[in-house]
Amino acid sequence: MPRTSSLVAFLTPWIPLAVHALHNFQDKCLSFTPEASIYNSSRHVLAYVAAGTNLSLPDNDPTCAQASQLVSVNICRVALSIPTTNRSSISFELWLPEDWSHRFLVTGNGGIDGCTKYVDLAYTTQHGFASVGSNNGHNGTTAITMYHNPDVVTDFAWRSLHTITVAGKTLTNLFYDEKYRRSYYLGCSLGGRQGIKAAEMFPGDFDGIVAGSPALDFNNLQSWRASFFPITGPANSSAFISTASWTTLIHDEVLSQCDGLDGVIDGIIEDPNLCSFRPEALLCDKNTSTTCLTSTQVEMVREIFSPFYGEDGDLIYPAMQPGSEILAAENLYAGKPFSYSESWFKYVVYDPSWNAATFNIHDAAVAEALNPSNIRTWPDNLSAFQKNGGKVLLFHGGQDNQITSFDTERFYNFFSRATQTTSDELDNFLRFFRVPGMFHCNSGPGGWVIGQGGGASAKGVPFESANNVLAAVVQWVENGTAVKDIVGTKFVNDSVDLGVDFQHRHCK
Ligand SMILES: *[C@@H]1O[C@H](CO)[C@@H](O)[C@H](O)[C@H]1NC(C)=O
Ligand SMILES: *[C@@H]1O[C@H](CO)[C@@H](O)[C@H](O)[C@H]1NC(C)=O
Ligand SMILES: *[C@@H]1O[C@H](CO)[C@@H](O)[C@H](O)[C@H]1NC(C)=O
Ligand SMILES: *[C@@H]1O[C@H](CO)[C@@H](O)[C@H](O)[C@H]1NC(C)=O
Ligand SMILES: *[C@@H]1O[C@H](CO)[C@@H](O)[C@H](O)[C@H]1NC(C)=O
Ligand SMILES: *[C@@H]1O[C@H](CO)[C@@H](O)[C@H](O)[C@H]1NC(C)=O
Ligand SMILES: *[C@@H]1O[C@H](CO)[C@@H](O)[C@H](O)[C@H]1NC(C)=O
Ligand SMILES: *[C@@H]1O[C@H](CO)[C@@H](O)[C@H](O)[C@H]1NC(C)=O
Ligand SMILES: *[C@@H]1O[C@H](CO)[C@@H](O)[C@H](O)[C@H]1NC(C)=O
Ligand SMILES: [Ca+2]
Repeated sequence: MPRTSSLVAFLTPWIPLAVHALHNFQDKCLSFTPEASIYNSSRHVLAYVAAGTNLSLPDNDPTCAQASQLVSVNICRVALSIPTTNRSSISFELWLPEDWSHRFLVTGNGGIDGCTKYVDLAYTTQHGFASVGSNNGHNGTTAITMYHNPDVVTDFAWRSLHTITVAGKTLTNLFYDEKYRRSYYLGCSLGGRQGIKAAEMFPGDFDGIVAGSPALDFNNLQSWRASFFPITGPANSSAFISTASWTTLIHDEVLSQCDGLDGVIDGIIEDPNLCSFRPEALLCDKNTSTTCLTSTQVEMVREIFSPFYGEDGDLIYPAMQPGSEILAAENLYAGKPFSYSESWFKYVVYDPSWNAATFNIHDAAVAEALNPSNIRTWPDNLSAFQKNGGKVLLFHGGQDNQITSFDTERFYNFFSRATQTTSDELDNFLRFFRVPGMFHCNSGPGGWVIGQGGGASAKGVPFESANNVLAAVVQWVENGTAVKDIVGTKFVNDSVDLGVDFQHRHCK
């Protein structure tokens, strides 16, 4: 039967080939021995994860609030424990996509946490990066394990990120049996700080860095955040300003004074520098009312929107920018200690008996003088990174509720003065984009979806330099073409499925 045999002859080489390709990657994954190449490491997970898997993360600390992650491409998942010293170790994750772009990427952390950013691992592997993440040397959202253990603080300050970068590069090259071509970093908040710290300390680690809403000047940032609780007092105190007053009364007044300064009434304060908010406009008249503030409360609001000065009269941290009230009311002005600052003072600066209600500018001086493991992160020189051809894309939301965007402006200007570099010259390796109407790292009334990380909106914008900060830094590094602006997208009710509401161009 010549017809059948030729059909069989035609088909046999094809069907097994497709199956073989799949098995090849899966087999390659399962026969990998990553722990053999990383000094003193031990294997926690080695697994092939097929596209579409809803990966369960039973070991992720419950306070990290992420028990699962949807994985949209085939990957080989490696999880190791890597000791950094005899009393600290890192939980390391490396996700190796089957469809690899020859790019390597490291993800950062947030807050004061030890939470691996699985959303960013999923987001970046989806775009072909071999991606690394970690718990930054401890688990969960407090600093408890840093108490009396400076090794954990060192991991948190810089060593974890550098360790996982070195280990990740080694393993990526081994796994694919080819050297990665370029190395990238993506992080926001604490993660933004980690990126700048890496550029300062390990200028060869990354070719391109995306640093969002960075927690720069870290000691002073913790002090600034700690300063609000003594101002607001506890939630049951008589003068306490309720969340409702912040989110409606005060926020509405901020908008009525400042939204229109940019010519458009849209809930977005285009340039918060132009908004010099006058809370006295809300002062109650002689007849008390619920839609106004007492003199004491007005003074509180004025203090919250003022720069924070220290014992010597020098600036500790710039003022909170107006426009951030809705979310800031839920954390910084909630009438309780701000958890990250409280944890930092209790377990790193002082001891667990410390009372956040007593915070004052002397505590700020103590924290800044301690500067454990030089966590500060306020570089006045990144010349080694720049000489390597490294590029940094900085961004910060203009209505940030956790780290005032005025601080990143302050850093940009400081760095320009310290290095005697004009903005035009800085543009060759460091560009800063303000994202009006963005809260902390994401969300807000503005066009805030800019490809800054994983999460619900990540799939909404194409991976193109015009509207994605990661794609923009890749193009800058690989093609030498830097973007002048980033188009940010706002989806209807922040839901990609409901379609695009509007897009705004964010300038450097
Ligand atoms: C993944 O699984 C978890 C729990 O099993 C579930 O809550 C979550 O909705 C699932 N995610 C997706 C995208 O299906
Ligand atoms: C690495 O392992 C060796 C041998 O087991 C041990 O002596 C050494 O202390 C370990 N180093 C670290 C950093 O854990
Ligand atoms: C850990 O290593 C340090 C030196 O790096 C040493 O002084 C200390 O005794 C070691 N501790 C333990 C428990 O082995
Ligand atoms: C963090 O959690 C993982 C998973 O439970 C555990 O293996 C690891 O030892 C923990 N790390 C630290 C520093 O406690
Ligand atoms: C407020 O609450 C704290 C404890 O939460 C309590 O110690 C204090 O007495 C309360 N103050 C007032 C004025 O009710
Ligand atoms: C206070 O209320 C009274 C009675 O409604 C009114 O006559 C008076 O004008 C009010 N005072 C001020 C300062 O608004
Ligand atoms: C920056 O650092 C480099 C090398 O570390 C040094 O050569 C240079 O002088 C420094 N620049 C300034 C302005 O201090
Ligand atoms: C770089 O430029 C080439 C040629 O224009 C283009 O094919 C490639 O996609 C670009 N790569 C990036 C990362 O933009
Ligand atoms: C968006 O949210 C608002 C307020 O919750 C709601 O009224 C509106 O119907 C939503 N729009 C759509 C298209 O779902
Ligand atoms: Ca406006």
